[in-house]
Amino acid sequence: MRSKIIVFAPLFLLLALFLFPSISLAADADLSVESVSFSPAQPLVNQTTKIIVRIKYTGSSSLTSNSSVNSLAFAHNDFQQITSPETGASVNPSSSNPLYSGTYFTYTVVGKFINAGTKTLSLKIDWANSLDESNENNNLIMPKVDVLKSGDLIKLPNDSAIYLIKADNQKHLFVNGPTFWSYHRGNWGAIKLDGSLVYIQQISQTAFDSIATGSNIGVKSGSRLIKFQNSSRIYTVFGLSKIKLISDQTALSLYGSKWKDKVVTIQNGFEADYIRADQDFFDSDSDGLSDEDERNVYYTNPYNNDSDGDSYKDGSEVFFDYSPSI
Ligand SMILES: [Ca+2]
Ligand SMILES: [Ca+2]
Ligand SMILES: [Ca+2]
Ligand SMILES: [Ca+2]
Repeated sequence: MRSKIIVFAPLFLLLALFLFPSISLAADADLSVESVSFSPAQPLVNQTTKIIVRIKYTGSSSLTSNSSVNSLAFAHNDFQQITSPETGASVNPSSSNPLYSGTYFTYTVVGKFINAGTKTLSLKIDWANSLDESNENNNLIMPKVDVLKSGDLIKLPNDSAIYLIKADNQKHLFVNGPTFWSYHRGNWGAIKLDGSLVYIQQISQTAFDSIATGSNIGVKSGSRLIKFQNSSRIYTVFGLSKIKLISDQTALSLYGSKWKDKVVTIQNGFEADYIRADQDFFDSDSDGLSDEDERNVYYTNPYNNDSDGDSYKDGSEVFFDYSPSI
């Protein structure tokens, strides 16, 4: 007897559904948040960013009003919403344009992050509760996003190349290790920039691809001599990747016998990153640092070859990673 009841129970249920469909299907409408994405995939500080929430509607009757689909609660202190025509639901249901069961739509929030770091957002559809739903607990999503800023270092998980995010919101490649270390101090386990520890953030391929690529980073001006792989000529670097030919004798007189230890070799493919500009190089006090770098990069005196008076010349201090000003 017992086994018969089990077998027939689903039949009774089907019969009940057939006879009283309005009872069993009442209040079955549901909006559910399925996922959230960012455009660009890797948000940067002060960059216009879209937060796109993907939502599904299910229910035995279609939605004929936009009051619930266009009611999304969003708040985060570090995200400033921008008034934009794109803000809102991608559908606008009405009696003549109903939203059918099983339909996906998106709700877009446009704005910008005003601070970097890890942010946890909170997004809730139908926050005003204008739709009576079968499940009120699947309306909220709380995505986590790492917002990057100018000055951040990034890399891909399976690639050693390191990029710097600059104020132009683009990623710029350090073409090799010695170029990277012309700006930084310490070692790979503890990288320092201007005395502070810096970290290289590993980001996903999708995030990486969403950041535009800018020009490659040249060796820090005044801090090294460079040569190209295909030639033995030696150059001094000044300004923004400008170079000037320098003789071995001049290198020896500026930096002493150890000058060869500080020559960075640039691979052939990156030769075009540098601009030959001998005529632009002015070094009024003959300390090896160009006037423009003394003014704009090192804040030393372009008319005094030993700005901090410690008996070491400005150019030599920069070349051997000491401070020319303290
Ligand atoms: Ca729901
Ligand atoms: Ca100088
Ligand atoms: Ca000087
Ligand atoms: Ca000095």
